[in-house]
Amino acid sequence: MKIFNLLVISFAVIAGLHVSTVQAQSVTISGDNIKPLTISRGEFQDMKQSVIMAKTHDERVRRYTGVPLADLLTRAGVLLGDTAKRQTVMSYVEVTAADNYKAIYALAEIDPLFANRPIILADRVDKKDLSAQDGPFQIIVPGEKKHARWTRQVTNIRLVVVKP
Ligand SMILES: Nc1nc2c(c(=O)[nH]1)N[C@H]1C(S)=C(S)[C@@H](COP(=O)(O)O)O[C@H]1N2
Ligand SMILES: [Mo]
Repeated sequence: MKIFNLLVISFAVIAGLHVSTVQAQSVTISGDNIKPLTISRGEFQDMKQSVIMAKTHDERVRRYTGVPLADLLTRAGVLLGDTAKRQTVMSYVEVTAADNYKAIYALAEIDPLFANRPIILADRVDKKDLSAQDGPFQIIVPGEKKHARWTRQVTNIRLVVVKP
């Protein structure tokens, strides 16, 4: 009996370790005035795909494919564009990664009414899935001098509207 219990525990530990190394193939969008929404990898790939060329941390130009953050937020019910601009300028998104790394992006950097470059959530680089270290989802912010906001292994996107 004791050996049996030990075996069960061992299997559970091994299974747990295995699961923890495989990142969830989905991303959750939540926050102020949003009904939380989880988008699976399949649903993500069914959305309109954007392709951008961007220079990586090691100065190589790569082709990233994914969905603009603007489109993901719109899908979660966030209003963007001219009618929403007063609220947009006092909003930001907090992106969280599997390692609990966090980065924030002003909503005006995301909304095409304001932004002159697209910030995308990518799942592919040079037509291949992102590496396990970067993916399944990574934020790509083209043109930044530092790559600290190229958040890897994104799990959550949370909208915050600053109180007036
Ligand atoms: N999830 C996660 N993303 C992250 C980081 C991190 O620690 N965790 N570091 C950031 C920083 S500071 C940099 S410079 C780049 C490093 O990217 P690289 O490892 O591809 O060079 O990733 C960014 N994205
Ligand atoms: Mo960095």
